Amino acid sequence: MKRRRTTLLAITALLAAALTALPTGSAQAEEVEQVENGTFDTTTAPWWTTGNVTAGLTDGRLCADIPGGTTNRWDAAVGQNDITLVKGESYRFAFSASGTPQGNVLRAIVGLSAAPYDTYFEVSPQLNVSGDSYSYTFTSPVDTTQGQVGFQLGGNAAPFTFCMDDVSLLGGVPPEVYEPDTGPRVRVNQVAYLPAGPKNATLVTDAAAKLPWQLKNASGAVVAHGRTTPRGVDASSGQNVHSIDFGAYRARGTGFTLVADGETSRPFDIDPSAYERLRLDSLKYYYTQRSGTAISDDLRPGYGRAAGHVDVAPNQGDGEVPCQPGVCDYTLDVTGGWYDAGDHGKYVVNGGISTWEVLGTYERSLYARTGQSEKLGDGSLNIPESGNRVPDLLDEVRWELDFLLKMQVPDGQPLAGMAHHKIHDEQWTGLPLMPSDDPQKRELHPPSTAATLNLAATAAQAARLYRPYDRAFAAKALDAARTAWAAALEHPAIHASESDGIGGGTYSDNNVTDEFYWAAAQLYLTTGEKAFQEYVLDSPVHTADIFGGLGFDWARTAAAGRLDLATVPSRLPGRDKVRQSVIKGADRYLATLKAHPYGMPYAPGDNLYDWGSNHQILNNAVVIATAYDISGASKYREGALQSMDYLFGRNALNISYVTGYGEADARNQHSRWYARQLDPDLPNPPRGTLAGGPNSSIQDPFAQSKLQGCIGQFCYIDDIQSWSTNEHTINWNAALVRMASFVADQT
Ligand code: 9MR
Repeated sequence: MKRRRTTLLAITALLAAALTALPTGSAQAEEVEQVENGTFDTTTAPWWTTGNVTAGLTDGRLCADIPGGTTNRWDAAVGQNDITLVKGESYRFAFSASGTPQGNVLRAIVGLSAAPYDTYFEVSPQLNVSGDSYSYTFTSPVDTTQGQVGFQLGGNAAPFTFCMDDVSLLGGVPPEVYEPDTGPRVRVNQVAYLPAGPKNATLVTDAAAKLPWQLKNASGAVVAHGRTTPRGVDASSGQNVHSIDFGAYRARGTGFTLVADGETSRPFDIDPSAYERLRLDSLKYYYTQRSGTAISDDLRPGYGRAAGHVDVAPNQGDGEVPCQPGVCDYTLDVTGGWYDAGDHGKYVVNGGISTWEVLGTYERSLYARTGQSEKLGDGSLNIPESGNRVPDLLDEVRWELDFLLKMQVPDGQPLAGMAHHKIHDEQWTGLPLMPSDDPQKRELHPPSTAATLNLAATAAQAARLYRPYDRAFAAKALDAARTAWAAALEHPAIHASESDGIGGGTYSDNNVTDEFYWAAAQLYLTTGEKAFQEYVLDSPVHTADIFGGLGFDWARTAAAGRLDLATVPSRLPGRDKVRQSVIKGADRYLATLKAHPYGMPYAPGDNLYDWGSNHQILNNAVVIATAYDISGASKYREGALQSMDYLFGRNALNISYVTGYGEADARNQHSRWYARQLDPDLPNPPRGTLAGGPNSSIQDPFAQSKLQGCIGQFCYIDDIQSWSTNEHTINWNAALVRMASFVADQT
């Protein structure tokens, strides 16, 4: 088939550049085709294939027989090398492709043809028999003459026929201008405000002076009105905004809207019930993340799936996992646990903070003035263990704890008592891929001090919380925690490598003074022993100012010690000062929230939104909420409640970042098994799944192709390919669990 006329493309590009008035548009170089013979009119040269693929010409297309049963996408491929790429230049990568029979997955890449085979752009569409045309724009991150355009077709179960045509890599195109659909300019919490809680919204407008607003009920009657407060240009979005406070209105109802400047907001409720649902949905998320067990479709309609990473082909199983070559000469049974995120990896470091925060939600319910532990009790989560008289939250976390304990280096081995940092696939896999279909070899990565302390901290915390229900497990956990603590003291600086990021994330962290503090705090709270008390009191972290702008996360864990020392009963000398330090931290977050026209406790330095910013906002809210638990002062309760509005739609993108909540919600989170965007037979993530959120560094090529130059809140896209802005993870949902439970308790 003949290539579409390039003049048409050039005209479209020119039009686009003119319409969007790109500042750099005038400097665009001429558009130049980088692919040779993408139209297959008379030959398939110079395209190559892997040895197991035979390609030929069929009706002016390249068609190839692809074998089934290979492991990796690149095990069967067609490609072209010697492609020149220029750093900073934008390319339009386009092709048409079909696959017969239906349903096989293609991984199309532009990358490096030589080691380390970096990928600069990739997409993984599912192929149709009738064929589809695909077109993407991305910007090259490098200068190279060794580029490659590759069509990877391995990893599919049965043989199939692949055809492609009109392959083009056009250089010098204008960078794509992506315009998100942000809906009405009145931004509200699309889910719900509490009747007896703060109610704030943000209006995007050019107006400088105050504007009238109206609150309307479901039948359109005006039930409250007032005037906006102009706030100037908001740094986190670059927008001129006003804020609206309608907190004086306290009647319950559904289907309210807020009207201002000729715009009507998305509808919302004034009702607490959504938070009672969210308390459970955010926790139910963990059952469907379980590895090593079948997920019951009866318990989670639409989400049933076969057990992942057990000894059933093509899985290699997590029952006898070896180390990476040269790391150890034993194998471990590391079945179970939760998958970390949208990948199939299991990481002790991130598993630790997730476990702490979910268990902390339970522990808070025991001690906080508004805590309602019965809401997390047996039967609350509809999991296989429901009905065993153990609170369901504890049953769910036990699934992860048992895995964390299995990651400990056994007695008699070098580094006994330490914990392996992580276990995951040898190579990254494509999307979609059910856990039970992952053919990759699984490997244990070297033990690290950080992982060992994550184990010590969470096993110690578990020892006190599970004691009323399972004394033997509590004793085992405490024993493991003590062993881990001793091993970490003996090996205080074994850090995971920053470059060990093939097949799984690195989670590397070279500063573990905070992990030592966290583990000592948990061991102290459980045992009351002098040695741990002394370690806590002597640690520089104990008195350090730890509540900074970014907030706590898997790498910055001091708060996981400090918040518990402030709230879990103990005889710690100076405990009042610890409580005061939390209040001081909360005051700072509250000041940030008050100054922020979008009303959130997050304003990172240089407006650089971090990876998983949504959970950092939640974690800052946790500090504010804890200040309320400590002091009972209503300003902290109000601040914690108001922080939720941002996540549910009071934001520059007018999106709710929690699946199934709000009129316009995130639902295409990066995941190998909730991959509905790639395969209509698969589900979206379950209700109550949090998306990572704006990330200024936009590490993934898809986000780079859409969001180059984005400002703060705009560095997000609800697309499954955007793993750096739109993944879901067990640690991010843990922050949602903790805040959802706090809010539900305020009703
Ligand atoms: O959330 C993590 C981020 O803070 C790190 O910088 C990054 C690199 O280690 O990893 C992120 O976590 C990912 C992990 O490595 C692998 N599973 C998915 C996680 C979320 O993207």
